[in-house]
Amino acid sequence: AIDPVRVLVTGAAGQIGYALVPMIARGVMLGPNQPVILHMLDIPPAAEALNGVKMELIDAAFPLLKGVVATTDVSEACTGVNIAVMVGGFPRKEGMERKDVMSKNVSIYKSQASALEKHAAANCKVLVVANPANTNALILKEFAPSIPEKNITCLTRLDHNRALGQISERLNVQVSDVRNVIIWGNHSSTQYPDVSHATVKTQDGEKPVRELVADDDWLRGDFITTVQQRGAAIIKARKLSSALSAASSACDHIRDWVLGTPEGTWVSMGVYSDGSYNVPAGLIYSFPVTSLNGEWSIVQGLTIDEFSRKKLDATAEELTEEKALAYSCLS
Ligand code: NAX
Repeated sequence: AIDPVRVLVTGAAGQIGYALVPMIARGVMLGPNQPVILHMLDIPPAAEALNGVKMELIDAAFPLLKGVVATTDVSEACTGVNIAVMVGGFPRKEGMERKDVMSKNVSIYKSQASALEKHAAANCKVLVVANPANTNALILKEFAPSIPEKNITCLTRLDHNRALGQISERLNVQVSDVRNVIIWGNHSSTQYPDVSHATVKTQDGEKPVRELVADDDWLRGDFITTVQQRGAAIIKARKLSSALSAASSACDHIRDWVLGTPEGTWVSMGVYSDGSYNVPAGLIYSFPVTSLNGEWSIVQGLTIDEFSRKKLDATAEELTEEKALAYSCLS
């Protein structure tokens, strides 16, 4: 029998949590043969709702689900976890100062980092979903020094998948035939969705998206803003923010990281910058990555034209400011 993997989901009583936990329990994240034990954390006001989610998980009788821990105790939630998906956070409310929201999340991520540091399994892999995702991940990294920095990432796969979706709609091709878009930078409206190296599988082989679309104004204009603003468009339509797509992308992120990216395909992940592509080191920044044997690496050697350079720098600048703001909340 295969040992179960313990997967933590924080904010599990929320919208994304409700979409995500059944996916994990069905094997969407770790494969159809991998048993899992779910650890679900939320805060005391959500304890009753969290218990309701636990009841539903039991009622769904998932064959792969070997146990459920539902708790408001951070230490208990983090104990022995192999994978941590951090969805819980303090949301931005109307009229709130950016600094106040940052300060709330910095204190949450500082304390949850310490709990993971003390109680998680060795080599625990962490995915931060809650916004500001990149900076929350950076704070988590700072306060969990024994977790290897390569194990701390944030979610930009939703933006990546949105970019694939927009290209597939525009060209009327299957989304599974589109690959190698890139999301650079912050999971915010300064992110840069880049199709410079993206291709589509056609009957005549692999073709560059730039050649097939042949409308550079769209690629450099509406395409980019549509991907950047997609979250807001979902809120407008649903009166709630993206949940099923966010949950599905979180599964894609972990699956590709743990089980590997397909040959010739890269994905976007927010990872600790080593200075590749002249992005300042020490930021959590979204790069194109491939993964093998549970270790990601940044795709090297892609050409960056002048248009792209400016966009990479602008989103890096925003992340540098966010980092300074986050640090000012610590002192
Ligand atoms: P919800 O408000 O529905 O759920 C959040 C849950 O977190 C709530 O149940 C809340 O009680 C819980 N929570 C708050 N503080 C906590 C703490 N200290 N410890 C544990 N749990 C805590 O939000 P939802 O729509 O599920 O979104 C969750 C987060 O994902 C938000 O920060 C949101 O901005 C972010 N998103 C990030 C995306 C990404 O691509 N990186 C896309 C989707 C989403 O907008």
